[in-house]
Amino acid sequence: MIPLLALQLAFSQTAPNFNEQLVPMTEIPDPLTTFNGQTINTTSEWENTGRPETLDFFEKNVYGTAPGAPESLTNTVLEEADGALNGKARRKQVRITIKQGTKTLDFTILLYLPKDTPSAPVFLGYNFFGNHTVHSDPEISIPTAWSMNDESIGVLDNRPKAISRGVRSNRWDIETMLAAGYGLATVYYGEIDPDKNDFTDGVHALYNADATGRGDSDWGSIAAWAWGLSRVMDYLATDDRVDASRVIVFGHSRLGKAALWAGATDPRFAAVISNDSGCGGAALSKRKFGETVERINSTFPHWFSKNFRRYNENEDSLPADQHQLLALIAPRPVYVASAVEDTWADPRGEFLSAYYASPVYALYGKKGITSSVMPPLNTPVSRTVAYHIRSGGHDVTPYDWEQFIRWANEQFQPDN
Ligand code: GTR
Repeated sequence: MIPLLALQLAFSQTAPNFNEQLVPMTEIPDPLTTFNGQTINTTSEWENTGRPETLDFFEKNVYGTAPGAPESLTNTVLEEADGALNGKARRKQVRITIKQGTKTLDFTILLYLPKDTPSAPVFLGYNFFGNHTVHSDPEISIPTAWSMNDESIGVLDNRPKAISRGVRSNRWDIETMLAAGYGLATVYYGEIDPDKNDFTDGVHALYNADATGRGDSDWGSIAAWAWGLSRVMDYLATDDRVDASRVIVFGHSRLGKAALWAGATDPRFAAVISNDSGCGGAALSKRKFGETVERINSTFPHWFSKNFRRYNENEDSLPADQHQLLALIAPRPVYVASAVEDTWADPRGEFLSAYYASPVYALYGKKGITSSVMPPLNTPVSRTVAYHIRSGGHDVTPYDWEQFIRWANEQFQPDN
């Protein structure tokens, strides 16, 4: 009997919790109280004290510290066409070469822009399996970088495949974006850092003196992907056809975590969208609902800094939680989107994060989520801090894009 009980106890500690009744009653840190207990009353106190120490915490203890801009970044337009997508779009494929010392890394930006807009706002987001998966357009080039395998899209040997062309088009409502006057910039995330526990490849290899050993606060892959988004921004800022003051960084799931961190670290992003980003993204870690810090660090040891492991089964001791990541984006607009069946990502924890971040937005006179009661299904709360929970599971759907586009239009109104 005793060994069985011990086994059950041990199991109950690590088994994921999906029961709201079992969520621990922990206190969520007030983003307007500094780590040494000072109250923040003004935007300048936030910008001079609260924000820097919060950013420092996330950098050293969660995602790891990334380098600044590289020594050089050059671009080569590989291809451009004015009549793409049945004449609706201007397509551009641009190779970016990053140089650091003697090492280089290349990645390719796929850009679709509304054909007749001189300077268009743009959604920027990574894709999971290659630029060619976002649309069936036969002109999109296929990356050669390492890829996760996925039998359902014909990738079995860790190399992107032509057969996957357009397989993720359901997640990228490109025609709707274009019709609304927005462009899309997308990059295959594996070109920045392959999604595996290996620090000898991708962008890490350009910087790490000893690429195999990682210091406790060194950057993990999420920080690398976020850094890559900033490099895309470096390019977008030079493209006349892009309105660089209206680049909205978007990401789904692990790439939503990266989008949030990019928005927090790089103020050039005008707005941020997190879709189903879950643990280590928008969801509050202290709730320990669905995916936990221990679970994510064990399954994906390369995503976060090693320091983050100190909070494995120890979320109570986190001096800051993920709502403070959202607060770092203030006063720029942020949209947190959840899906009701995506319990692994803790929709309620994502919502509460938006709620608890909102006092920082209020300092700037911006309206966020002011009620701790979740809105009904498919009923967006569209403010500077926005939120929706839609029907269905872990995915990006036309419903999500419809909300993001409407919200972006509202945010870019002159009186907002
Ligand atoms: C899951 C992971 C989540 C989320 C997701 C995804 O396996 O546990 O944190 O990032 O992958 O990126 O699809």
